[in-house]
Amino acid sequence: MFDVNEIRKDFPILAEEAHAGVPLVYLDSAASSQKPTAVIDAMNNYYRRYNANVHRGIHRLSEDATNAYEDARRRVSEFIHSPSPEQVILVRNATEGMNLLAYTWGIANLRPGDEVLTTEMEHHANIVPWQMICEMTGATLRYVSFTEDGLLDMDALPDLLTEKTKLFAFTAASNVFGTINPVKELVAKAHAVGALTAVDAAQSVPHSIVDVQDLNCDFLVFSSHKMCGPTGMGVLYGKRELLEAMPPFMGGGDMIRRVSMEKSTWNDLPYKFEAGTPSIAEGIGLGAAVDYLNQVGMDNIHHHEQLITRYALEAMSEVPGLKIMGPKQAELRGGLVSFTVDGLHPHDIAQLLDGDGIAVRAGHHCAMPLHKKLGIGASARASFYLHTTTEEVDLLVASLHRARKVFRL
Ligand code: 7TS
Repeated sequence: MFDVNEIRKDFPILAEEAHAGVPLVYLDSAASSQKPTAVIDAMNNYYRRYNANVHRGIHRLSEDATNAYEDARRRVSEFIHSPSPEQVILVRNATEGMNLLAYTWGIANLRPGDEVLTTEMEHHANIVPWQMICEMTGATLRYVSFTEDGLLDMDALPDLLTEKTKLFAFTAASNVFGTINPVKELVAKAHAVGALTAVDAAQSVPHSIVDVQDLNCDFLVFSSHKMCGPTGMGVLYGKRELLEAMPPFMGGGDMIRRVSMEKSTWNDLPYKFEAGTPSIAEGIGLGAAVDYLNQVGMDNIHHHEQLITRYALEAMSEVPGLKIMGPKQAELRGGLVSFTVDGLHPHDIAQLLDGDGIAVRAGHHCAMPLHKKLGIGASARASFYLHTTTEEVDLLVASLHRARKVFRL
């Protein structure tokens, strides 16, 4: 049984006060999630009991560290239903995953006349690397727009997704609108014109079941720190034959088979893409986060977030002048609500909410093209996770009413 009050006990930080006498209401999980005790303990345990480098020592500590790190990779692989752990490249974050892809696959495969297609609802992590690589290779970057409701403009796709498209890189879930995109359908449409697909799953892997084989996507990236795991760890998944054909990203230790003074040959997957000592504690921490999420159940998490989002959409819409961005229907959205309030700057909103102990994000959320298209500079965003309660949403709404009074609205 899913009991949010029991879940909350797993997160020590939720017992903290935001300010003296003011409890913390953490509504910023989309930026970075809080960490359960199990994750904190797993990382502590590594440092206290078997800290050593991986993949090289034959002493006990190094063997234990290597086993724990590779075991974490196996659990991550199972979590996203990857056919094998070798297809799970451990990187620093979703951003690094997308850059790895751009600098290896992109440089090797893109030529003048080729097109990379992305969308206007992307995080900068899925725009800027493609701008950089298109500039280097002479390829052209194109964008799928969105509708008034913050849904991808599917009618525009046939004109944009053509035999010129070599890669369609899109987000599975928008970090501003909350929109959940039809990933499987988009992958099938891309494949129909011979394009590959790169899915930015930073906002979907933490919140729902993701099955890379069912989606049939070619590449997929996500970050550990948004899914109860530590910062400094992320994943690039890829289809084996594509990863095998790609040149390495960075050169150095671990990624080679042989090095002579003249040339080097490359290690097998996944190590070909993992130069240097990895983030060992962070990998082990991500493994523990996956265990924790599995134990709670991704279906339970998704269901709980849907309830909270539905509740929030209704409660927040009663605040005068508050405009909710993104799809009207909760079932088309993930667990976040971005909004503006007439007469209040989003930064003022965030600051006044902070006075009441409520953490939200304000700004462009690393999605400047999206905000520009809407003709606004910034928005405020409340984002939810498995530990969010309806009472916290009530506190948010009460605080928004107070914020309007402060500004005499
Ligand atoms: N893609 C999406 C959809 C994201 O929401 C984010 C981070 C990233 C990629 C990049 O993740 P990173 O871990 O590599 O930085 N999004 C946010 C956000 O919405 N607020 O802070 C970070």
